[in-house]
Amino acid sequence: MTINRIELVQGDITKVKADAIVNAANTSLLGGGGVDGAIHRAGGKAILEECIKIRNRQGSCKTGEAVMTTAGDLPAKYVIHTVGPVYNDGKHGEDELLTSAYLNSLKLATENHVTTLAFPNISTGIYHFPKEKAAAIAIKTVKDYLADHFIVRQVIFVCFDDENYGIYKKLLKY
Ligand code: AR6
Repeated sequence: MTINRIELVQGDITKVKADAIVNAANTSLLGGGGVDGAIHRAGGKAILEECIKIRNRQGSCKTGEAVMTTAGDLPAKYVIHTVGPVYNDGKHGEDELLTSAYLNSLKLATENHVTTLAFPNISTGIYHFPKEKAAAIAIKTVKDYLADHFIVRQVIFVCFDDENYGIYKKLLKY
């Protein structure tokens, strides 16, 4: 059952021992604040070095797309860097772009035989996506994907702040 394949935890994603953790990056792939800053700080320079190689190969990472690197010193094996949308007024394709960020991360995980994947609450910090709406999109996208894909066995939603954790608890009936 799909629901058993979704786990909810509150905490710091850099400490999570999943096959891959997802980073809420920006199009530059060169790091930033929030969870992106935490991942680069804790994972060490190997992550940035691979991000630079990817940039040299393909240019920036567009909003809604995803790329993968080593996880450096982190307990995870890989980091999937995706770029969520900056929330403007909800009329600039924000919902679709957030869906794409989750979906392209899941697809990249599948292509690389990732069995356990941890997501932060993409776009809900510096990018100001309304948290409740973002959680509904994240949960629906993941549930729909898991229903007919089986390489990714488990998805862990890692909520950092109390507000997101409360919203996920409610929506997942955890
Ligand atoms: N572990 C898990 N979640 C975290 C952590 C952590 N260590 N730290 C923060 N969060 P944000 P965005 C949560 O701002 O909104 C960066 O500068 C946080 O509570 O990290 O997608 C990038 O470079 C929030 O719920 O990402 C981009 O420029 C969630 O992570 C920009 O921020 C996302 O908040 C991306 O903005």
